[in-house]
Amino acid sequence: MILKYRKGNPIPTESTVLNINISENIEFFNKHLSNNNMLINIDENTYVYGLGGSNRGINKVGYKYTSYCSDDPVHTEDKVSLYAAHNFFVLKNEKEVYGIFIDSPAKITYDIGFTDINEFRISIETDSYDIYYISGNSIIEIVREYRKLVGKSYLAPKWAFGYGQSRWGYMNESDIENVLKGHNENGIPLDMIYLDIDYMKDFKDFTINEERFPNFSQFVSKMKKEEIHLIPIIDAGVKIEKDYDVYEQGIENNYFCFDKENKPFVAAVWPGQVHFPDFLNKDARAWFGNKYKFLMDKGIDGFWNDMNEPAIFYTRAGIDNMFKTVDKYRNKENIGVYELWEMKDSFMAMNNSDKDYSSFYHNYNGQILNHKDVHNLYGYNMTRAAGEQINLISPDKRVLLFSRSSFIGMHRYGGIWTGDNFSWWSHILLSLQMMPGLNMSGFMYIGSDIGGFSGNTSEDLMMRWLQFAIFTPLMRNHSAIGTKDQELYRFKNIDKLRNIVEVRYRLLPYLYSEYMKSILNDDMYFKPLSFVYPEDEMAYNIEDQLIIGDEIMIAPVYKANSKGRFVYIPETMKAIKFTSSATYEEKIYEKGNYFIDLNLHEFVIFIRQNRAIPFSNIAKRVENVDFNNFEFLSFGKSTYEYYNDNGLDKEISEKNIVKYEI
Ligand code: MIG
Repeated sequence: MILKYRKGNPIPTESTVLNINISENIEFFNKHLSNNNMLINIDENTYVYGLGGSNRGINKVGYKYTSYCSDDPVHTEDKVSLYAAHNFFVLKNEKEVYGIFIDSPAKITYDIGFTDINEFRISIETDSYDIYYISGNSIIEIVREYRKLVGKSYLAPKWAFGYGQSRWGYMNESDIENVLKGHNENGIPLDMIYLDIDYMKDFKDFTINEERFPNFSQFVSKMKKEEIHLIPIIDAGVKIEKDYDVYEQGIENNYFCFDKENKPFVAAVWPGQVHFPDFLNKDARAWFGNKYKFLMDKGIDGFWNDMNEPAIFYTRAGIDNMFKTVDKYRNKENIGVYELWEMKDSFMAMNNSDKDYSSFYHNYNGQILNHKDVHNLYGYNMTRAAGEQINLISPDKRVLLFSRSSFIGMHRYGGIWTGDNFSWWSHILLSLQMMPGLNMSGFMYIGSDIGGFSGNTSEDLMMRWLQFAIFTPLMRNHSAIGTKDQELYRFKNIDKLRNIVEVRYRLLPYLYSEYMKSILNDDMYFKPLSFVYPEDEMAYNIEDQLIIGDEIMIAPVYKANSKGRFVYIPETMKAIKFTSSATYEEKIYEKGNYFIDLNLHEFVIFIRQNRAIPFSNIAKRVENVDFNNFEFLSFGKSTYEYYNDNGLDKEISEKNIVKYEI
């Protein structure tokens, strides 16, 4: 059951697809809500799950999180905001379980037993918002109710479940060809190569640098013949440059965000000075979205949207403030420590500043809104702009689309990657812990930069990271310019790395089937153990293992120098330990705690009793995976409901499920 509470006159987010009447029954809200603050008493038996793309663990208790889409590339434990604003969580204590979805673009802070260990305080920085209270018998049931409210998740094409190689710094055709060659020569499966900002001319959206890619269409089709999809990046900012068509059209039609003098707002990002398309303006959205056609006409069938918080490197106001501060002390002989810091701060404050965010405006259905009040809707609506138009440009075939910034509602248009992580062991765990929360919110095509984006990776880190990432729908190796090369063929034990990716391809019929079913049934692809074993007290402690679908448990190694790890087995399960892509060892474990030996190249999945999963051939492209004939990895007499289709149809239907008896 869903209760909807409304205060004031909220800015519509279009996050939901069901029209729910405002409820008369507001007992819950009377009890917990006053002055835009919610207070819920919590104790050590309270668990809070969700908040999508936020920091820290699976159970969110013990820290605070602010929904405010932020381009912050250093995901340390102390960060309260990352790229996403997903205001849905489920709370469970000894007496009750319920879900809360706050539908508002405002800044919202969830202080969950951080300031006061017995208080969960939510502060909503606006006077107008909708809150949904969702009840149900279990967490999974509540998630399903909520997912019906916000609508079906985006369907990625089947080929996008292949392995992708990306790196900021691939400059030209020959860089891309070398990546393909490196994978082909070493037999490493590959389906996608990503193009970062350097394929564009001067970082201008919907342009090609013709010195680097002299005949782009031809190059795209050459890659297609090798069954490789090129996936270009699109940035939010549009370069200010006379005669650049996107700029000129934006100006002509008032499609850009504007300042208080009604002039297009100027910020600087990669292209230098830019304007931001007003993605809250329907017409601007249709216009910008239709620009993707420029690349689709050249054979492109996938995109990643970046810098859409929107990230701002600086504005004139920020620069002026910095100079003013520096000038204050320019001639001072003895500069004090605080003065030095003030100068330093004036430099740091130029990035993504709240001041800048409050100095531009949107035209939202005729209403003029300050950006800071709708900040969290920006990346969402960029990807929505793309998604809406791509659906018209390609009515029959799915197109790959994912975004950095996001908000609930965007899950209907694209997936997300989790942004700029580091080559840190702790970021394997962070990625694992974020996955179920993202699924709860509705984001199903998800993944993190494998091997780490910033910093230098190492072979053992890459090996362990891959062993987890073969289970994430988006499986992409990506790294920043200037960091150590991390394509798999750069390392010593290429065979071992290849084996891991090959297991991914063997599991694709299963992983794809689970992905499609999770969307069809508003279910979760990744579940914490406590969602599946709610009666098992131990399950609530497990923050580093996940259930996939209904069949398997994963328990990746995410610590350096480990020849294995402790695993909690919540019921009798069969371990399948992969020693290569063609060989594995089986062993049955009773419920309990075990140390499982796993040499660096080995990893394990656990099959639940009376479950089976399809396991196909070793292939180098998704195209060559046999989705019709496969064996099963199974534990006991079992059935499996297998979802399969041609991977491109936009229709999702129960009819595509075949039941196997094993
Ligand atoms: O300011 O396009 O998160 O994946 O490689 C950095 C360059 C801009 C940030 C993205 C990252 C991408 C990078 N971008």
